[in-house]
Amino acid sequence: MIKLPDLPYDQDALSPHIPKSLLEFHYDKHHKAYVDNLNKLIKDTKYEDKDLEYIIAESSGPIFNNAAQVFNHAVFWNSMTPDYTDPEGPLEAAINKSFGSLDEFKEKWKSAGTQLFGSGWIWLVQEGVDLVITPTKDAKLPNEGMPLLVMDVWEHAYYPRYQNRRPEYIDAFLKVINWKFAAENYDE
Ligand code: MN3
Repeated sequence: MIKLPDLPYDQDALSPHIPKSLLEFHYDKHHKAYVDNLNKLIKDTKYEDKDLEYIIAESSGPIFNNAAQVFNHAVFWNSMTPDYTDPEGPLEAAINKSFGSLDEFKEKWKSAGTQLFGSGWIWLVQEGVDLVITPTKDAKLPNEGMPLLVMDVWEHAYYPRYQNRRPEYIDAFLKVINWKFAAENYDE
C-alpha cells in the first residue's frame, strides 16, 4: 500500500506564485489519483508489498507510470518553498560553474521548460561534478545522475491559474524554488 505523502507546507503557503486553488487541485486530485490508481494496479501482484523505488525500477506500463508520477510529485512539492533563499556554498559554486550564474541558470531552466513539447518534467540533475538540466517526457525520471529538484510541466500543473502561459508559470516556480532541498541532495 503506497501512501500519499503530506505536503511540506500549507496549501496557501506558495501564494500568490502558486495559488492555493492550483496547489489544492494538483495535490488533492492529481497526486492522490496517482496513488489510488497505483494501489489498485498493484493489488494482488508482486508489487503489492514493495516500496515505491522498487516498483519504479522494476515495472513498466501503467504501473510504472503511476508509480513514477507518485514519486515525481513528492519531489516536486519539496522542490518549492514559501521561504525562498538563493543557493549558497558548494551548490552555488556548482551552479556558477555549470551555468555561468544563477541568472543564466534561470534562463536555461525557463527555456528547457518552455521547449518541452507536451507533458513532462524538468529536472536539475547532478552528474559527477556537473549540474545539468534534464527534461523527461510523461512520467519518466532521468536515466542517469542524481536528481536535485524537479518542476512539473504537465498542463494540469499550471493551466487552472496560468492557462497556456507556461513561461509565466515557470517564472512563478523560480520564485519559490527550494535551493535548500537541492543542496540536501547535492553530493559535494
Ligand atoms: Mn502534476
